[in-house]
Amino acid sequence: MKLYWCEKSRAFRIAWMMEELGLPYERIRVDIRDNDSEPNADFLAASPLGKVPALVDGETKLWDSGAICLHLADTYPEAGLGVAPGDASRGAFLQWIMFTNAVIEPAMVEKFAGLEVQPLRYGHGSFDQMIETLENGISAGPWTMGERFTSADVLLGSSTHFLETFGVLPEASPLKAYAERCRARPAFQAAQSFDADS
Ligand SMILES: N[C@@H](CCC(=O)N[C@@H](CS)C(=O)NCC(=O)O)C(=O)O
Repeated sequence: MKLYWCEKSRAFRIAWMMEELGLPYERIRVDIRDNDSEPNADFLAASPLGKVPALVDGETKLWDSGAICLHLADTYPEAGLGVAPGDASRGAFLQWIMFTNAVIEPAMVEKFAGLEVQPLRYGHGSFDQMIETLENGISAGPWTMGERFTSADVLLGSSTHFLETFGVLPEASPLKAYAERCRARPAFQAAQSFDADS
């Protein structure tokens, strides 16, 4: 597998996911901050918008961290990072896989751009509703799907870590302990160390 990646970007999510998966992969750095560099044709074939992360897995090419996490969890079930179709909790798993890009990301735009709070108009509801829903989602814990860590935690854990880093998590939020559990995972730390080394 080839992972198109750049340090200090959303590609961290898939670097962490690959480390959790434990399968061999090649990490190819794309400097998204260098506007003068030649576009890499193989990268653009996997990621038409030119965004990282993107993954090439045999004949499969895809971008978007949510889609990549679902692809990897489904394609490599032996890693135990997914919930199989037919399992009663597959619905909850899919909903949480989508939550980062469908709800958390637009809610962060609302927060950081200071947009008017309009829960009925916005698909994500509001920033506060997003936080409350996420807190309820991890309340049984320790992970989103209960006792078992899954690729949904890679997405939600990365976002929670980011929200905390940017100082927008409420002080008493249980999400702080969740972020701490995520950061304690060796795979998170491995992805963080090559992020820092770049
Ligand atoms: N929804 C995408 C977002 C990816 C994304 O926004 N990547 C940014 C870096 S954090 C990027 O590659 N930006 C470079 C560009 O747009 O040229 C995902 O989750 O994978």
